[in-house]
Amino acid sequence: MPVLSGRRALLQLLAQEGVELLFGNPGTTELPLMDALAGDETLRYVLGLQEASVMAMADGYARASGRLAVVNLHAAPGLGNAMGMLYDAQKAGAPVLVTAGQQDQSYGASEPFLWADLPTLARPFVKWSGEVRRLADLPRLVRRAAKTALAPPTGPVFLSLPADILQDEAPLDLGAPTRVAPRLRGDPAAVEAAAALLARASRPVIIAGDAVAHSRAHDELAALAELLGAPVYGEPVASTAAFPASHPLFRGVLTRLGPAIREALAGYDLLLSVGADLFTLSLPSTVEPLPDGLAIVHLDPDPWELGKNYAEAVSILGDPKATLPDLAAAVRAKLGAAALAAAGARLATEKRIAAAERQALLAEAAAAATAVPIRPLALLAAIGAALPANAVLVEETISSGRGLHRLLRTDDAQSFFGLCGGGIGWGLPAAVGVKLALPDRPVVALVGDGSALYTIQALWTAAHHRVGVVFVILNNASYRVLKQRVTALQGHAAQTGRYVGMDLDDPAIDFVGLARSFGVAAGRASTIGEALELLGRALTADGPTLIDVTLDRGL
Ligand SMILES: Cc1ncc(C[n+]2csc(CCOP(=O)(O)OP(=O)(O)O)c2C)c(N)n1
Repeated sequence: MPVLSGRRALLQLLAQEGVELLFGNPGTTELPLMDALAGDETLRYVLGLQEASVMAMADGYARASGRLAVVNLHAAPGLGNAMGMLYDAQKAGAPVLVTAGQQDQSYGASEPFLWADLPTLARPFVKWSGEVRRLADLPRLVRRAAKTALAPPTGPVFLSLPADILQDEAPLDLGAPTRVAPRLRGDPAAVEAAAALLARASRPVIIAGDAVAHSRAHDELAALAELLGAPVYGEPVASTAAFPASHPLFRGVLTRLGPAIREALAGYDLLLSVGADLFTLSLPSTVEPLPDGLAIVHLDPDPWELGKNYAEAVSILGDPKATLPDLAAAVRAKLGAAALAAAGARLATEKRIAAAERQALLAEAAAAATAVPIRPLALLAAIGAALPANAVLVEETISSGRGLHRLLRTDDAQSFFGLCGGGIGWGLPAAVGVKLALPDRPVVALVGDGSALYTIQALWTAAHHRVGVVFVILNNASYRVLKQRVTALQGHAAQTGRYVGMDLDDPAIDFVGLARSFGVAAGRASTIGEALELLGRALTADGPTLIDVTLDRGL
């Protein structure tokens, strides 16, 4: 066995796990690792200037690449700064190995500077959390962490790295990576039972979730939807393009509001959830989102999601790509001539409904196309028409996103990444990570001005590492969504028009100046024409560009 230092062993282990980038922000406890990196050519260190940015960059990279992303943070305060974005990564199931430097164990008991019980701090937001207490265990724990992050359902893991472990040397057997094969094929009896219900349904509806994109099952789900003549909604709070946006059966993404979900699902007699979460809501309501009597068939790679909130007629644990063909074949075998004809008629009707909704949205956008200040819907339609087919969207539009999923083409499994955890500040840094994962595709981030300011220093990382993202700031100089929601309370704010802590305008924030100070090219747009001109230039630019779009502040 070769004698290795902990820090060299860590770098070798990560390289063997297929890791090429290390996202981090260093401090004293990480110095042994930073020193080892100075003598290493395999890992590229991507420096973020605050840990929230570092974490969201790794999240974006992990989601877009499907590979293990690795983060290195500084002790308890560094991990603390990253927690909001770790929460978002957990909600998105991003396979990220989060590491943090820990104080030397020889004096840990004395509670030194920056020390805390790091695994306990991280534990609620990760699949597994541990600390290396013996150098001999480093390979085992790194292997376990990588395997666990990537095993379905994927998600972040945490490993605390005491400085003495990184400094020490010992003969080490590094072992080898383990990968859990993800194509779990659903139980045949459950598939048959699900098919019997689907074949009998007279108005089935499908909700597609992230698992569809994760397992690259767009084609398989589209085939089943067409066979059934069933419309397809994206799950509330989309973090991926769960279904191809241009597909004629796509009806957009459900909202996080109970009454709106209930309205969308009214009239159907069977709900097929493929990896969809039922339901993440953002406001309490007395209105139950699930219409009375609507039976559920649910296919999901995560057993936790099956029957989480509602009794299900059939629950199938399985990978969508591996299981949907079995389900479609079983449905086909059960559809008699009359049911087949009914499904064909439904297909035509549902396509007409989806097309009419899309047309209405486009007409509404066209009617607002010349309005100044710019209306969000008109901006989204214009950007949708201008972007090349291979563009990738990173979305943190907050109150400006209505219609986005049908105005912008997000057709493949890597074409869209959205904030789904709700911890804002994710979009700018996530876009940097997405572009690092998909360097050959144009990456456009649509981010609210309020959200952008939580992690604005991610712009510097984009400039420093020459990551050519187009950052579009949806600038309404306010926390507009909070204004909308406090207005809905029908209290003082609604009566007086006074909004406490929700305006970002005194003084106005100069995003163009901010971007330039970080080394990012920037311009301001007050009309859709100006926005499109800046977008056109940004898409052909060498490095990152920020476009500050002045939006209508109306509620
Ligand atoms: C980390 C974090 N802090 C605060 C909030 C509460 N919050 C939700 S939306 C929002 C305002 C977002 O503003 P902006 O990005 O400008 O979008 P807009 O509402 O104007 O569309 C705030 C402060 C949050 N969700 N996450």
